[in-house]
Amino acid sequence: MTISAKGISVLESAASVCVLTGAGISAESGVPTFRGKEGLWSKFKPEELANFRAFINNPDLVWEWYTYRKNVMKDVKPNPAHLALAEMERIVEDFTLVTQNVDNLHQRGGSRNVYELHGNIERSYCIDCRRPEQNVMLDEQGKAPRCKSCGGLIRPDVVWFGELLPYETFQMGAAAAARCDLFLLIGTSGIVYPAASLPLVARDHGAYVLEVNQEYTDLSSRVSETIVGKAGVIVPEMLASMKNTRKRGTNSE
Ligand code: BJW
Ligand code: ZN
Repeated sequence: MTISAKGISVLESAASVCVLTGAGISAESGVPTFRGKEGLWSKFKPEELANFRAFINNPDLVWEWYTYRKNVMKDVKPNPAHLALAEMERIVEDFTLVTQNVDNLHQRGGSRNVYELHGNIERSYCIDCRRPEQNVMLDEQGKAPRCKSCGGLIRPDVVWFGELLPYETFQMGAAAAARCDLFLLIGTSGIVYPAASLPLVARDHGAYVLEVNQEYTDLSSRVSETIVGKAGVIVPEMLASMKNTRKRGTNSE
């Protein structure tokens, strides 16, 4: 599906752009999404594993899930959608990238300023003494990692259901959504809140909300335009429209 004439004109002229990405932007890199047929770990729904109670009840199982995902992420690379967003950051005057993803692919693709709403899978910390840990996984016996300092359980530094998002990060995202002319909603099912409220904040403040997804979502009826297609194809096309009217380096430090 192609971008409408109105969409192209907003892409060409927007001075303030806010982007929210979800798992779909990393799908073409080989990172499984959470939901749907090809969703992550089809034996469990994300709601069943991504919560603190599940972790306390069965830390070994939750760590098996994260260990599997960390291993997948070791072998993947940013795709053209990540690279295009990194370039947008350099050419748009006021550009904010907010992600629900924990996979580091935006940073690896060259984005400098990434607001991570749901944490980062590379970081972990002890639930008792809060000591941070890097690169921990299940041990050889399939047991959840323990703190070297106090013996407490280590958990991934991500946001589970029922937990608060990092306050300042969310506020920065909400402020960017409220002031932008163009909001790009890329590769998210839009069912997890409060992240899914950001495009609605943008819309309520008068922004043009452009969704990119390989299918229609719960948010599609509430956005200005949905482009059905793969992020790795559509986002570079959006960048090309933006470049029509801008020079590289406008927003470089
Ligand atoms: C492509 C593609 C391609 C594929 N190109 N597209 C208001 C209303 C109702 C409920 C709530 C509410 N406010 C809060 C809640 C509760 C809850 C919630 O939202 N529940 C819903 C499920 C109903 N939210 C929370 O609990 C949040 N905390 C909170 O609100 O705190 C306040 C509070 C405190 C105490 C009590 C109550 C409230 C926290 C949410 C944390 C979410 N965490 C996870 C796990 C992170 C760690 C990890 O990675 O393991 O975040 S769950 C999982 O879902 C992950 C994702 O970031 C998130 C969103 O998923 P995403 O990215 O959209 O992926 P998918 O798989 O769903 O969709 C992929 C999309 O890509 C699809 O649409 C495809 O079509 C598309 N696609 N290939 C383009 N090539
Ligand atoms: Zn500890």
